[in-house]
Amino acid sequence: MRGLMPKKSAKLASGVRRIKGGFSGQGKKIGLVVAEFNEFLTERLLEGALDALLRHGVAKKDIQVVYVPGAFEIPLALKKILAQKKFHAVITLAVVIKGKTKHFDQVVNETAKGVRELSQKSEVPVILGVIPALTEHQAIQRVGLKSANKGREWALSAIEMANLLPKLKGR
Ligand code: INI
Repeated sequence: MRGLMPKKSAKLASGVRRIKGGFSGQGKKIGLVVAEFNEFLTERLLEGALDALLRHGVAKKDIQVVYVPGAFEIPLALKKILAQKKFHAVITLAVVIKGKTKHFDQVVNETAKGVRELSQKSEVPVILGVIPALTEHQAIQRVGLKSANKGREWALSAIEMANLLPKLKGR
């Protein structure tokens, strides 16, 4: 669980400089790229993510949502969004279901690869919010309400990374 540190490591880490991002979203500009494929699931992820962003202090005016047809289109849209240099972090949201596609591995792997490359190149944190699921049932379990909604978790990761990166600038 987030924020919990076993007693032993807490002892070992005392006196050691630890750098954490933290979860205040105030002043942070966050972009989201959402796949329309499996929309009934990706919209649930989006709801969870938006709720978590707002609860953690991100202003509505600082959030932008861009829709793409499917997960595979995420990297191209992401490239253009990152080129705008407007956001402290971007969250990508998609659900890819194995039962529905023969090129499941290709879609999942290419999307993840594109996201990783663009994030590293731009030095802007991009959260890989892609759910690869074997069945629709499995996917539904990950877009539930409250803690079972992965969108919430990814929103927190975005805020944490947006706060962390400025702290990692070289001297
Ligand atoms: N895209 C998804 O986001 N999820 C899926 O489950 C999916 N399936 O099943 O095929 C999917 N395919 C579309 C793909 O992302 C592209 O939009 C398409 O190949 C056109 O480039």
